[in-house]
Amino acid sequence: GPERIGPCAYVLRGCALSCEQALLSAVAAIEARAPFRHMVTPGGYAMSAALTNCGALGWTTDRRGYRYTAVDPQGGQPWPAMPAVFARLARAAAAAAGFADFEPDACLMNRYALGARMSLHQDKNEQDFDAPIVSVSLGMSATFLFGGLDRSAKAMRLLLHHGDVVVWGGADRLRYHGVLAPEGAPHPLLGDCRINLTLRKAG
Ligand code: MD5
Ligand code: FE
Repeated sequence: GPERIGPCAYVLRGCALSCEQALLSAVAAIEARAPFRHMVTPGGYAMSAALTNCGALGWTTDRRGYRYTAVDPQGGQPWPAMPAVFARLARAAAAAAGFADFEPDACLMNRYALGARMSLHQDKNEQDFDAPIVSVSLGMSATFLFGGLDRSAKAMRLLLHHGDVVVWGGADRLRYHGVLAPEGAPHPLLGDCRINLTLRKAG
């Protein structure tokens, strides 16, 4: 069952394994239409993780700032639709963590090649901080850093593996967090990378 890692945060080990094939085919279909790309932060640095999105809204960044858009800035088409398997998994995981009726409208997909990481930050571009965030880890393992409400608080470390799902809500929704580069063996299905699906209610 869910393992509690914070006042309102839970890890569901292996929760995505029963639908891994469906998840991976959906990822392949999405990236065929909206390729993973390295976006630039307002500070002018290319992110080391490559990203794409599906769902009604997608998270993007450029020199002007972070925001959610209905259209992929690279190509001008709407983001690919949210696959039913993503929404179903997110809803079930949220419910298992005590968040009923989660309806994500955005799925940010981050791909971490060897050496790619995400430094400590808060997720605060969403309209509604009451909705939880569900994250699905696929491919290689990585250490997740789970900090406090201010940047200086000491971060807890959690090794996440293929198929693990994490749910954050309530008091944990605005905690600083980050992820270290992929570690361990290449994954039999995904090779030398980790892909994270982050499902949110953004609008
Ligand atoms: C990842 N992505 O592994 C993570 C998973 C991002 C991002 O952080 O912003 O794309 S989502 C982790 C997360 C989300 C919301 C709250 C907290 C963690 N938290 O309070 O620790 O690519
Ligand atoms: Fe984040």
